[in-house]
Amino acid sequence: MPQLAAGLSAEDLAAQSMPDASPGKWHLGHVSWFFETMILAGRPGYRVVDERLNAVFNSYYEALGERVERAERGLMTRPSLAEVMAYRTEIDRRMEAWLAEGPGDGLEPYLFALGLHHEQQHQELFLMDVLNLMSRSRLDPAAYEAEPRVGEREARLGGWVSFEGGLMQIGAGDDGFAFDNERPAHRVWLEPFSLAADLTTNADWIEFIDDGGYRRAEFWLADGWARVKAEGWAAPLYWREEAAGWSVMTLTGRRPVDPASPVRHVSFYEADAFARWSGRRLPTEAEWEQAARADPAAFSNLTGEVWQWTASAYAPYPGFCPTEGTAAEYNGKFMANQMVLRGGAFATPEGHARPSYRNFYYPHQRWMFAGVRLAADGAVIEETGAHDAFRQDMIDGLSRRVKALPPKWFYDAEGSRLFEEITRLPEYYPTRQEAALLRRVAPEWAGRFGPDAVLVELGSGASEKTRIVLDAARDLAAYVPIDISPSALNEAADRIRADYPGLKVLPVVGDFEHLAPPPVEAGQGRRIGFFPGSTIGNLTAEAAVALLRSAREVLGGGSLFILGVDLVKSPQVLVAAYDDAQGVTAAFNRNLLVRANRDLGMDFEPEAFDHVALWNPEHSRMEMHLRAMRPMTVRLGKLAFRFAEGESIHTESSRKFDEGSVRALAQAAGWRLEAFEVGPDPAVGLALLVA
Ligand code: SAH
Ligand code: AVI
Repeated sequence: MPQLAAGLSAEDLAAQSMPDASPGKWHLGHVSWFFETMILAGRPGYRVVDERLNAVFNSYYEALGERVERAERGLMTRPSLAEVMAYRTEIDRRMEAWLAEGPGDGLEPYLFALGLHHEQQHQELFLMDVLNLMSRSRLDPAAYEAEPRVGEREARLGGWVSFEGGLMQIGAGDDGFAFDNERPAHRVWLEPFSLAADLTTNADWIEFIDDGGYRRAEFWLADGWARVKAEGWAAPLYWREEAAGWSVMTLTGRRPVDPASPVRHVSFYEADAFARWSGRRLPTEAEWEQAARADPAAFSNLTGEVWQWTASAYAPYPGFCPTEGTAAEYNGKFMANQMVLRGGAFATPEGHARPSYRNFYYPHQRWMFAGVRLAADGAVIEETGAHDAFRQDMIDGLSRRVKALPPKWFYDAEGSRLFEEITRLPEYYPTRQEAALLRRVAPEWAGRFGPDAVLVELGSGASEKTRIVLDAARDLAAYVPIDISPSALNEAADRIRADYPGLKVLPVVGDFEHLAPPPVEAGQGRRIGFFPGSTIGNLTAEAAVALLRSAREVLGGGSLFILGVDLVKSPQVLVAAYDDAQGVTAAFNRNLLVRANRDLGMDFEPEAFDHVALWNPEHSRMEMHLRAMRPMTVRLGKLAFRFAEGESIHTESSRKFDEGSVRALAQAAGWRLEAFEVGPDPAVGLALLVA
């Protein structure tokens, strides 16, 4: 420990000594040195570019002789950046010649891939170290104007995902590149466990701080508590408490802590203490990998945000075999006293991480982009969250004299997939007819949007029709898709981002019957509501009015609203559309029971229910039911629900409209019907509403 200067607190000391970070130009030189040493130098008669650079750029390879100690790299005034770049250029030239000759056999192809992945690791380390360096300046300098990120953050999903456990396989197989520490693939036994769908946020962390998290020894491992006291930890690294609240140093300078963002820069000790305070625990690395392989769509930000601490010590897998030769020192010799992190960070290069990837750091280190995803033993039943609402609707719906369920529960990942299949059926005309009509009216209606408009879509699903509007309104500022189905929403948002690079895409997972204002990043432009597909017909008349009224309030004065409705037509055409020959709609209907079995632990026999589609002229609606073929009892926990033979659950109504009923609906909700366009048979309608 260096001597304490007068007046320096332990915290100041901790903030001053950063033996782990290296200057940017060291990373630049080291990754080229790696190619030279591991690959080029292996060829007979090879002459190194500069003998002296070995000691400068050797990171930790004992077999390669003397080196500058890591903590001293910060003193690297020479070689200059120009000399480092000249060295890189020369190594690139030699590697190109090597590639042109063709890599030899044996280990060379692997070492080349290792060199590339090694360089990617240093691209992230470079950002970690730059941030640390900037954090030392009293000026809080921004290293970048915008955060360098691999992709957008995924929307939160809420709740927990439960797994039954059992005998599983983890680790990398023989295909594709993996570091030696990910191999061999092997079996592990997992007890039932749950993993949080989302990462722990700054808001969660502030609660921990406010509850005395850093002052109460009962949450901490002994080694962690010793660190808290020795280094004066009171918040994650880079946080500072100011009069206006917490701020944090980032690659874009010092900023207010965003409560909704995943927490970063916490050590294993802090992650573990936070988990204990939460009444949860950290996942083991095997649990994390199993969850990421089995159901990636059930989680937000598995990669692309922060590395997630696990409770697993970094140890060799059974049968571990280090890479031959000098590269044996790459991973294996660090397998003591470190903990594994899984996932990937916003700064991890695209394609670098994989489900079997094992990152590792010492438990006290905090300068990495590391955060937390909680785990728990067994299944987690939360008081709030989607599963609870589903359970409540199930109990209410099956307790009624005429059993019924809200159709929004159709849309788990499989339900959303089945719906997309429905839209391609010959009998299901609404999607095709509406898309064609939209292509006709979109250019004129988009002409009224004005600059920087924000398109807010309700029940956006695959966001396919959206493209027609986006193509007609190229100057939109932002697109806010809202959907209850996280998988459909996030996958659609990624596709739209890829195809409309200038557009801000801000997905919101949620129930459109509880509309929130668009995120602030959307800006102040005019709001354009977009509610296609006749999904409004799936709501009761009262709920439809309530939804349009709340949309008017949330979107504000001056807003427009494009509403798609299916129109009344012959019952034969309607019934065929909801009872197709291939049975896709029947599968969509029964999937509700499959979902209830999975998410609520119920014991429906989906095949013991008939799919029924009928036209109800009195209420001008198509109805879908699931009719019990025989008497049966279905259980939800301790509750039992009895079905008589032929008794059904009413699972969906699809109301069919005409211009008059749409006008009445719009007016009841405070909108004016500005235009109503009808397409050719089988006809659907599009309404343009003005606030
Ligand atoms: N707009 C698309 C998809 C229609 S399917 C189209 O016209 O083809 C209906 C969509 O609404 C699904 O993606 C479903 O997940 C979503 N949805 C249904 N009920 C919802 C609710 N209460 N809140 C938010 N989304 C809902
Ligand atoms: C999403 N919604 C408008 C569809 C409809 O037509 O009511 C859902 C659907 N149900 C059966 N087929 C499609």
